[in-house]
Amino acid sequence: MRIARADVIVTSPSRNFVTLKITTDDGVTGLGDATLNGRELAVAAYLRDHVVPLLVGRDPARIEDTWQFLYRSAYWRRGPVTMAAIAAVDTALWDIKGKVANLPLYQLLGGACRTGLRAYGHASGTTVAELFDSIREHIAEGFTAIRVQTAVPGLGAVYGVATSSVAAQSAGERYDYDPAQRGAQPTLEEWDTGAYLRYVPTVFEAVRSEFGPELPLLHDGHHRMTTIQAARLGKALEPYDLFWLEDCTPAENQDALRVVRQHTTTPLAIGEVFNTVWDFQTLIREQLIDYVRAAVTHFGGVSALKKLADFAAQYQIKSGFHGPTDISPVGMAAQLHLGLAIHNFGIQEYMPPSAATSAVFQHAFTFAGGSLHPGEASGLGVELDETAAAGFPYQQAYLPYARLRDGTMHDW
Ligand code: EZ4
Ligand code: CO
Repeated sequence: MRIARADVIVTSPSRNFVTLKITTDDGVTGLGDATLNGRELAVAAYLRDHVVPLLVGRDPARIEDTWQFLYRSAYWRRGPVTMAAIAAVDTALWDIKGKVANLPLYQLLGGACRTGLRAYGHASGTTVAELFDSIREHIAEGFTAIRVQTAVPGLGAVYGVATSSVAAQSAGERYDYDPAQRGAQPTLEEWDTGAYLRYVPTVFEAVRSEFGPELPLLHDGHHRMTTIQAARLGKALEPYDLFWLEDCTPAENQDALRVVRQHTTTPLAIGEVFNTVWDFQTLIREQLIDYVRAAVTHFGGVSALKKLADFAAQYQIKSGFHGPTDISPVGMAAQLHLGLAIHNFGIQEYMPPSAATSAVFQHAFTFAGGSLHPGEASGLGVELDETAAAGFPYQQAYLPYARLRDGTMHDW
């Protein structure tokens, strides 16, 4: 069997997605997710111009060798564009291997270690009352673990807090939080870390007294603190027993987490912007974190993420794979198969795809009772409706950015 063709499909049902579809000369197809939020077309061009011509004629069964070939022959290693492109190829080849074997991908990865994957949902509010409503809605949807994000008094829109109108929500278009906004320019938010640090512990105190001690609570710092600020927040949140504090410091500075670790026992998670195992080398070896946040989509695919999980397992560090709406149902399906098969699964972030997204990407994976399952279809269990996809052309959309109150650019 040989790879006959590979096509890059860009579609925007509710947001932009980049998908690679590999077709063999036997007519078997495989899908891979190459979505890079706000830089989608760079990955599409990397694939179309530089990767697809290398794939045609190759043996689709040689997944690891193809990964190593794409990684090493480019000379320029790592980086989000390169690794999202390699991820799409790797995932599509695993999909093909599963379909050829007539087995769901998790069976090829060693079989199930559990009956389902505990998911956490994103609750947020501009007031504490709104936040409580959002937490209650998530509990009603079945979630048994909740990420808590809050606006900060005196600041306008805050990254991570839902802003969609009630009308948009009732039209079925509400993600509790989808930060990319359509338009040619990224929107500007105002930020004040001091105000954030003073306010957040009071919100967790309120949430704990309303919802009790047992509900697992998570919080995402979105890389917005200096080292000592993160240490202070971790310490201040200890009484509220967080499941994790995510991205407390800028991910580039690995030494920061050594200092944070010396000051707090709040569990730490990081890595949604990491691309390779090398980004985790120090953090895992020195046990500076508790959860790895990488995603199949940005980390070089199933093969690379499995190696990361196995490395982390030696230190009892668990998975917490990134699962926002910019991971397409293809990327999500791939990491659900992996999460089911690894011993050190921790938790899976999950934002249910919109109705339009689910119509374009028809997926076998399910969410029920707070738990995700990849399903029993062969391969990934996702089919792309290309006619539906063509009805949603690419639209520019960008993540917002922030400046400090005095207009200067922040240093995180
Ligand atoms: O900022 O998906 O934990 N989840 C997050 C996400 C990311 C966006 C980036 O594209 O932090 O909201
Ligand atoms: Co995050």
